[in-house]
Amino acid sequence: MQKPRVVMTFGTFDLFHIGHLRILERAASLGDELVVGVSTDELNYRKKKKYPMIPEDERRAIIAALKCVKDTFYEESLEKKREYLLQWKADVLVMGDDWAGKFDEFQDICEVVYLKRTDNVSTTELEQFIKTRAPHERRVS
Ligand code: C2G
Repeated sequence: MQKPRVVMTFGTFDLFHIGHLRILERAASLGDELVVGVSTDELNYRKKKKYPMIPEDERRAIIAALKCVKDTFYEESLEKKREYLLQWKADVLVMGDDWAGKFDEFQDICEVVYLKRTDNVSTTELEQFIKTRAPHERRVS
């Protein structure tokens, strides 16, 4: 039997939104199995001096439950990308175009594809929006 074409992508996926869903679905359509590295809370803290709002086990559980996702793991370090790609025998690395050119060094072991981000939605904007809404605007009942 032929080896399935494995697509791999990485991200924090904090406050999961439609931009996250779209990139995962488009990534999955480039192969047979999509594997997602969900960045740990500590990696985010090291990178941005800020923890995500949603803890890593919950972020990972949401990603793992998606129809388009075959498997997940924790991305513990940005420097381990090559190791992860080799370990999972990835054929394609997909990243959003905010990372354009940044991962071309892996073209020796897999295809590297940058997909256009979805306009007008981001975790940062959502966070600001939630924070600036008055309590009566947020009430659901
Ligand atoms: N994304 C998108 N459209 C948006 C927002 C995000 O397509 N409006 C994509 C990003 O380009 C990324 C993925 O969704 O490919 C996850 O986004 P983040 O959670 O912001 O991930 P990031 O902090 O870029 O982490 O090793 C790299 C990091 O783990 C990537």
